[in-house]
Amino acid sequence: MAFATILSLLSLAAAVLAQVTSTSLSMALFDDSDQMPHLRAMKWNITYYDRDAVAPGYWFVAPYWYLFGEKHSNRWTPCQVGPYIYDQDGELIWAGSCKYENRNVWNFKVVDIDNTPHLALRLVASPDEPGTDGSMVLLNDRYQEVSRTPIPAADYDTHELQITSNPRRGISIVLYPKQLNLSAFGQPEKTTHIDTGGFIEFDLDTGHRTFQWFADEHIALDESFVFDHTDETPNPDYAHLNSVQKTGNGNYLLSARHCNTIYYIDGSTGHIIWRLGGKRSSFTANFHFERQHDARFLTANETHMSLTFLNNAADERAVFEPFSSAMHVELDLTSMTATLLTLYPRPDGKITNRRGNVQTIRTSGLSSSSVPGPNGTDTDTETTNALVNWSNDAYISEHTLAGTLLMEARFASHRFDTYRAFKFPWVSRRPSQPPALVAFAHGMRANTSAFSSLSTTVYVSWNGATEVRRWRFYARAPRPSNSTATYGYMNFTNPRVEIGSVPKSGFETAFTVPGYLSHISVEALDVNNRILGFSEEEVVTTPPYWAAGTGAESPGPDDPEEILAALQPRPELELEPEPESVLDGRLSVSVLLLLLALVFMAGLVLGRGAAYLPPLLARVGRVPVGAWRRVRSLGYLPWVLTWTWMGRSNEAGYSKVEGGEVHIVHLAERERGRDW
Ligand SMILES: *[C@@H]1O[C@H](CO)[C@@H](O)[C@H](O)[C@H]1NC(C)=O
Ligand SMILES: *[C@@H]1O[C@H](CO)[C@@H](O)[C@H](O)[C@H]1NC(C)=O
Ligand SMILES: *[C@@H]1O[C@H](CO)[C@@H](O)[C@H](O)[C@H]1NC(C)=O
Ligand SMILES: *[C@@H]1O[C@H](CO)[C@@H](O)[C@H](O)[C@H]1NC(C)=O
Ligand SMILES: *[C@@H]1O[C@H](CO)[C@@H](O)[C@H](O)[C@H]1NC(C)=O
Ligand SMILES: *[C@@H]1O[C@H](CO)[C@@H](O)[C@H](O)[C@H]1NC(C)=O
Ligand SMILES: *[C@@H]1O[C@H](CO)[C@@H](O)[C@H](O)[C@H]1NC(C)=O
Ligand SMILES: *[C@H]1O[C@H](CO)[C@@H](O)[C@H](O)[C@H]1NC(C)=O
Repeated sequence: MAFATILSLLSLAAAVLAQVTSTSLSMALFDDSDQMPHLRAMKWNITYYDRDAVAPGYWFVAPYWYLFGEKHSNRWTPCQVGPYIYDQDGELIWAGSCKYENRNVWNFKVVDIDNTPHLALRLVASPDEPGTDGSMVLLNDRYQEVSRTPIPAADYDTHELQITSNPRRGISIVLYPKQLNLSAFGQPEKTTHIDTGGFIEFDLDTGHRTFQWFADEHIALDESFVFDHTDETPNPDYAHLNSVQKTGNGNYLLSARHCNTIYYIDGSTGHIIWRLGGKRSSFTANFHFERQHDARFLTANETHMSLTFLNNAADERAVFEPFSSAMHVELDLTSMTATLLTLYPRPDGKITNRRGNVQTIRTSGLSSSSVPGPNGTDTDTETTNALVNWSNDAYISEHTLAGTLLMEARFASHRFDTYRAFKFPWVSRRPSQPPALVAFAHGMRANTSAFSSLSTTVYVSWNGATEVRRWRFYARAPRPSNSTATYGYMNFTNPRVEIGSVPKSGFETAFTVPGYLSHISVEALDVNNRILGFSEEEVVTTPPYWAAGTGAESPGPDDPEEILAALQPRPELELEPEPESVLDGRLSVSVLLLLLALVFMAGLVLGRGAAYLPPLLARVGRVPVGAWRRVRSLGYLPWVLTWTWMGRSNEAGYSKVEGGEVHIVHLAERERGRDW
C-alpha cells in the first residue's frame, strides 16, 4: 500500500500546489470536453476478506470537501468534487466532477425510471448563484440529462432524495424555520425558533408538490434529545430528519436523528403509526440506538417487518457506545416486540459521529433500487449483502446479511467525504461523449533506420463506458495536398491503417508504436469485438525540442503502412535469437569505453616513459615522442563519448512511457507537463 501513500502525498502536494499556482482560470476550467484534462479522481485503499462473496456492481459515491460548497475563486481547482462511479477494484468508471463544475452532489445512485436504469443525483446550486436551490438531475445510461427539476422548496435539505418511477416523484427532506411555543414544557407564553422541517413529495416533471409533512405537527419538542428548553437559545434542530423512504403501500419510514427514533407514517393522514426507539417507542426492543441514519425497510409481510439503519451511537457532542454499527432488526407487529437480527460493527471499531448509510444489495441478480418494504419488493435475505458507508474518508464496508465482513475500503486521500455510498449494477455501452484520445510523439529521427528512435504513444479513455474490452488503433498518413486546402499541408485522403489493438486496462489505456504517426483514431470494442464507439481523429502532439532549434530537425510523419510492415514479422522475430537490444547497445558501448580507457592508460604510461627514454623509443619503434603524447590525449575521449551517449538516450524519451506507477487518471496529462 506504499503506492496509496505516495498517492495521498501526491494529492497533498497537489493541494499545496493548487494554492500556490493561483492562475486566473475558474469556471472555464470545468470544460465538459471528452478529454477532461483537469480531472483528478480519488484513489481507494481496499481490503478484501472474501472477494468472491461480495455482490456484483459498481460503487456510486460523491466526494465533497466543503459541506456547503465553496465559492468559486480564481484559484486553480482540479475536478474532484461530484459524482463518481468506481468498479470494485477502485478503478474509475465515470467521473462527473468536470460536468458538474465541482459542485456538491448528494444521493448519487441508480434508480429505475419506467423500468430503465437511470442515474439520479441532487445537484446543489452553484455557489455563484445565491438564492437558488439546485436541482434534481436524472441521467440516462449515456450520461445525458433527461430531466433537471429545479428544487421546489426554499430550504431544501441535502439528506434525502428518493425517486419513484410510477408516478415519477421525488421525495426529499425540507427545512422550514418556525416559531413554536413551549406549552409542552408548561411555558405556553414562551416561544422558540425551530428549523427542523419535514419532508415533501413532488412531481419530477413539473416540480409541483404532491405531499408534505411537517415534523412540528407530529413530533413534540420533548421527544428530542438535544432540545433543552432551559437553554437561553435551545437547539433549533430539535428532530433532525435525515432519511425518508416511501413504501410500496404509500406510507413513509422516517428517521429523526435528534429523537433517536424511527417513525412509520401513514401516507394519507400523516399520522404516526408506530415509533421505534426514543422516548416513546411503540416496541419492546432488545437493542437500542442513538443518532441513527438511513432507516430502510428490507422485508415485510402482514405481521413482520425488517429494516436496516446505521446506529451512529454518537454525535458531534457525545459518544454513547464504544463503536458505531449498522443494524438489521425485525419488528413483530402482533406482539410489538423488536429484535436485533444482525449487528454489523464498524470494522475498525471507531465512531461515525454523523452521516453514513446502509444499503442492502443482492449478491445475485439485480440489486433493488426500487422500494422494498411493505407491499414492495421482498428481498431474498439469503443472497443479500449489506454495504455500509461509515462516512469518514468515504469509509465503506460490505458484509453478508448475516454479518460477516467481506470488504472495507476508503479513499486514499483524507480530504474528501461522501455522504452516502451505494452499489448497483450499471451498464453504459455508449456514453454520448466519444472516447477521448491524446497522443504524443517522442524521440529523434536516426539515420540508420527509418524510425528506430521514434515512437508514438496513444492514451485513450471513455468516461463512463462499462463494456469496452479492447481498443483498436488506426493511423492515417497525411499527404501533401496540391490543392489550396485550408488545413495547411495536411490532407486526409489517405486510408486509415489499423496499427494494433490492446485490451482495455483501467480507466486510461496507453499504447505505444514505433515511428512517428501524425494522425490517430481509436475504436472501442466489446467482449464480442463489436464496435461500441470511436474517437475523433487526433493530431499527434510533437515534442517541443523538435521545433526548439536545438539542432534536432523535425522529422516528418511516417507512413503507417510502413510501420505496420515493420511490425508484421514480429512473432517470428521473437523466436529468433535476441536481436540487439538496448542492453546490448549499452554493453557494447561499455566495452568500447573500457578499451578506450586502456588506450588512455597505455598512452599515459608510454607517453611518460617516452619522455624519459626518447632516444631508445625513437630507435626501437621509430615513433616520434610527439606521437605518444597524442596517444595519451586519446585518454580524454571516453569521457566525451559517455556524456554524448547519455545525452542521446535521454533525448529518445522512452522513460516517459515506461512504468504504470503514475496517477490513476491522466498519464496523458503528465506528458503535457501538468502532472503534480
Ligand atoms: C489501507 O487500509 C488498511 C486497512 O484498513 C490500512 O491498514 C492501511 O494503513 C491503509 N493504507 C493507507 C495508505 O491508507
Ligand atoms: C402553542 O402551540 C400549540 C400547538 O402549536 C397551539 O395549539 C397553542 O394554541 C399554542 N399556544 C399559544 C399560547 O400560542
Ligand atoms: C412473516 O415474516 C416472519 C418473519 O420474517 C415469518 O416468521 C412469518 O411466518 C411471515 N408470515 C407470513 C404470513 O408469511
Ligand atoms: C399490503 O396491501 C394490502 C392490500 O393491498 C393491505 O391489505 C395490507 O395491509 C398491506 N400490507 C402492509 C404490511 O401494509
Ligand atoms: C544523416 O546522414 C546524412 C548523410 O549521410 C547527413 O548529411 C545528415 O546530417 C544526417 N542526419 C542526421 C540527423 O544525423
Ligand atoms: C494534384 O496532383 C495530382 C497528381 O499527383 C493531379 O492529378 C491533380 O490534377 C493535382 N490537382 C491539382 C488541383 O493540381
Ligand atoms: C484533399 O484532397 C482532395 C483531392 O486530393 C480534395 O478534394 C480535398 O478537398 C482536399 N481536402 C482538404 C481538406 O484539403
Ligand atoms: C460515507 O459517508 C461519510 C460521511 O458523510 C463520507 O465521509 C464518506 O465519504 C462516505 N463514503 C462513501 C463511500 O460514500
